[in-house]
Amino acid sequence: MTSILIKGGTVVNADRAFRADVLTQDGKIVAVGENLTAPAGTTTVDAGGQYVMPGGIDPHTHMQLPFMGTTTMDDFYTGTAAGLAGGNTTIIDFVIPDPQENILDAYRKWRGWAEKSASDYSFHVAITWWSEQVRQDMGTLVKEEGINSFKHFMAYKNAIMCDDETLVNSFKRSLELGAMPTVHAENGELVYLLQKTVAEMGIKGPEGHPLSRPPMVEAEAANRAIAIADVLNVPIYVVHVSCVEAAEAIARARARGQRVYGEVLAGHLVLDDSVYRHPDFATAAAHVMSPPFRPKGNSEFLWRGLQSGNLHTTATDHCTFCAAQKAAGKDDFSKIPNGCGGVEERLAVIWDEGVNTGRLTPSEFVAVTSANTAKLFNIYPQKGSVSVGADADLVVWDPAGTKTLSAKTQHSKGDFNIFEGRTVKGIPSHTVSQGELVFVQGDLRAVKGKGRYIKRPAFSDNFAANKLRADTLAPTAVKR
Ligand code: URQ
Ligand code: ZN
Ligand code: ZN
Repeated sequence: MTSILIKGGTVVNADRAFRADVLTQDGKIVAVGENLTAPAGTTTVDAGGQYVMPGGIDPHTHMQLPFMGTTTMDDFYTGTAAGLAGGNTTIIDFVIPDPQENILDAYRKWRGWAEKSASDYSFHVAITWWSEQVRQDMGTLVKEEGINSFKHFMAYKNAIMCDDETLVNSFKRSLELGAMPTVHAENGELVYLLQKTVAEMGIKGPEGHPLSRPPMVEAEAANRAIAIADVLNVPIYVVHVSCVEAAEAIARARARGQRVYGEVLAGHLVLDDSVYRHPDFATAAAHVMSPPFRPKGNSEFLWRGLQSGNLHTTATDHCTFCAAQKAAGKDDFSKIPNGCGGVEERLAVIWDEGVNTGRLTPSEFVAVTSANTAKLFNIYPQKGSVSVGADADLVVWDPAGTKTLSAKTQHSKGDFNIFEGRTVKGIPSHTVSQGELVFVQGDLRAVKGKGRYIKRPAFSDNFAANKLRADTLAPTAVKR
């Protein structure tokens, strides 16, 4: 029986911060209160002057992803281990079937890959094509496998992009099943045309990447997905919102009472598009991800979205490619594998840029790095809360600790760090995962295969209540 007593800290949940000790036993939190005592053999952690928070939940990672002709550098072990070193204790990754691939086969394939995970994990399943079989298999995934969210890539034409027919059918099916549809909101047809146009202008380098994906390309898709969801009366979650235009689309819809939720990447909160004009190809290419980092001013709007509650979660879209892989696009930026890292750095970057600047309170930090994701994907309070009965996934946070982020010291297998050289104040001193100390003062003790697959139940068992708007607004036909 493993028990840990975390003494002398300030517990921070999304609703409040308070002085309390935390006792864990066999992977669960068993007591939260002042002056706790512990059974013999308990490991004690001195959390004096530190915060005790729910472990981070990253709702957007791609470990071991086959993409654009290669596979990401981090697999499910190295990626989740890196997360643990940064206080992240759960990831929600993605099953991304090829078009025409049976989605249950794809799900089982990804489940096999993820067995090596060092921390708990779950999956969104991407719907990249449509058929009656896909429709049926979505039901199996929800009812038998604990999937409650389906992803839709509106970009990546000729690869995993889905058209409106798939969006409409899959959103409607999600409603029937009580599942959350999510979208990568970029108009893939516009991207395809703009990539060719920019290349014809003779721009082949990474500086062409943001030119082919201007904010309105994201805003069009965000507005379209939100409109489809509105007509179908289904909630919707927009991943990696990167620009004012898309964030405003969400805020407008929410002001009208629509259930729209937005996710922001740590990278989009602190970086801007100047990275694409770096003279070194490898440095500029290392920042190629979609949607791209945006001109200054967009980040501040995203921070305000988090402050106002119009944006809800933070993530990383951890999808690491090394310099040799990025060099595939040496002469054609559209061939640079899209993706950046961040799963280890997210919490420290958001604490430093968010809490230390006064943008976020510690409780708001917990909300946007853990609790809101747990609530939106229906694993709260098992995850995302320091409370009795919750999983013992915790991070002991030293607000005075400092660290300079660098590829030289990161645990990711990537060879670049988009936060390179950034010195942060506020870092994890201890990470507890499933009631075990897995990170202690810089010493990572991640165990391959220790992570568990986390099932996420459907949001509503009253499917009959999940009706299309047409049913609710015009219940009877006019007799003529
Ligand atoms: O689009 C995504 O979320 C995946 C393919 C990661 N790459 C990226 O550029 N965001
Ligand atoms: Zn995406
Ligand atoms: Zn992604």
